Amino acid sequence: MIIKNATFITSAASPSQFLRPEKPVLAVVGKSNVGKSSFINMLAGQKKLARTSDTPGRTRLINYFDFGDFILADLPGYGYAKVSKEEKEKWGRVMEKFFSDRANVSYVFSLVDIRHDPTADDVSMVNYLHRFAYPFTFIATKADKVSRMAVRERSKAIARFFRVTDDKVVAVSSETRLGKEEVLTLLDTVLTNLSLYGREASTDDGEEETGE
Ligand SMILES: Nc1nc2c(ncn2[C@@H]2O[C@H](COP(=O)(O)OP(=O)(O)O)[C@@H](O)[C@H]2O)c(=O)[nH]1
Ligand SMILES: [Mg+2]
Repeated sequence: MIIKNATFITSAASPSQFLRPEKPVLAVVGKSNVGKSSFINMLAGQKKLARTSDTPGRTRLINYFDFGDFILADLPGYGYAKVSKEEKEKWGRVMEKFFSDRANVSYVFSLVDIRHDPTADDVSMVNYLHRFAYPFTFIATKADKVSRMAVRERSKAIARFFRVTDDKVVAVSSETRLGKEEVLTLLDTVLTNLSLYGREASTDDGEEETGE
């Protein structure tokens, strides 16, 4: 897959603003500061398509980006301690609505920091994706922060943690672009599977249908 000219489409603050386009929507989820926006920029080959931040917990919107054959949705990060209880509850309600309807999203990239064991919030998110039977791949971010040996070891540890096969975890670095080609290849497979099996495929075996 070659990506050229990815563009920002719009932001959604509430369910009435969710896009329901003809193209498949692939969502990028993960805790605040894990590297969601940087991951999107890496795929786009642009530095500032999605706004990145050193201050976690800033993005409270779903930001949509047009990647040609598909749309990427940059979701608000979870697990930021300083967010008020009310805001967390609102976030939960918006996410529930987003994921409860396949017209909103077809595939999920679940981002976790390669350096750390997944958090309770990561586990909740993944359980949630299982509940709705979304096909997804784990993206282990910030791979430049550990040694090359550790990239392999940590990726395997994350796969073990979530009880998925090793190929379901792709290590990336938005600094060195490690993993970019692997994700682009995966995108080809994902899009082929989505068009073969349909975006509203039955939810009982959705996970097996893509990513292989
Ligand atoms: N070293 C390194 N830093 C990264 C990487 N990805 C993101 N960051 C940094 O982590 C911080 C949060 O990144 P951002 O993409 O805004 O995270 P988001 O909150 O999940 O969207 C920023 O300071 C980024 O520069 C990476 O692959 N390597
Ligand atoms: Mg972000």
